[in-house]
Amino acid sequence: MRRLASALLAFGLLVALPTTAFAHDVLERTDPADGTSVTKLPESVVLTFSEAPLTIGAQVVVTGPKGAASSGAPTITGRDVTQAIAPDSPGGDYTVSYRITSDDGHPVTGTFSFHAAIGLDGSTAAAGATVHVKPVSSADDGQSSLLVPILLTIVGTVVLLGIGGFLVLRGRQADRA
Ligand SMILES: [Cu+2]
Repeated sequence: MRRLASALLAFGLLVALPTTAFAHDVLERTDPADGTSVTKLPESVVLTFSEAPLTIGAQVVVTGPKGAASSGAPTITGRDVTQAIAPDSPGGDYTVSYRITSDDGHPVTGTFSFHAAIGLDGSTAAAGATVHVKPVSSADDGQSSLLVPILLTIVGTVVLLGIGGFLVLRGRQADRA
């Protein structure tokens, strides 16, 4: 019985620890926000994640009316990933695709879009341009992938609590005997 308890305890620790210590870095917000219109195209876009992504392997691709509009590599400051936009970029529809390395080592990818009425080059968006609001893309990163670690953490915690209570009860019985 004691051996079974130790085995269960080890299993509980294995399941509970990694999932709580290393969670997926989820995109919390962007500037500009997905599906919004801004008057003037900003000089950079900012992606804020739930935790600080790793500095290696970050990619942010900004695409505008003239095609590629990123300027240089993205910079990571804490939870913020900032990507500069080329100064000759016109007004219009912009799409931002990102790929970062989560602090648990998993890649996190997605896309968001916004509309800028006036470009960094001073030009106004072509008539008839519309914002294409689309659901936040979920490459490997939907709610479902979050659910598994959460469930595992709950199971691990319940197992640990159960074993803790069992050991305490056994200890009391041993004291009485
Ligand atoms: Cu992950």
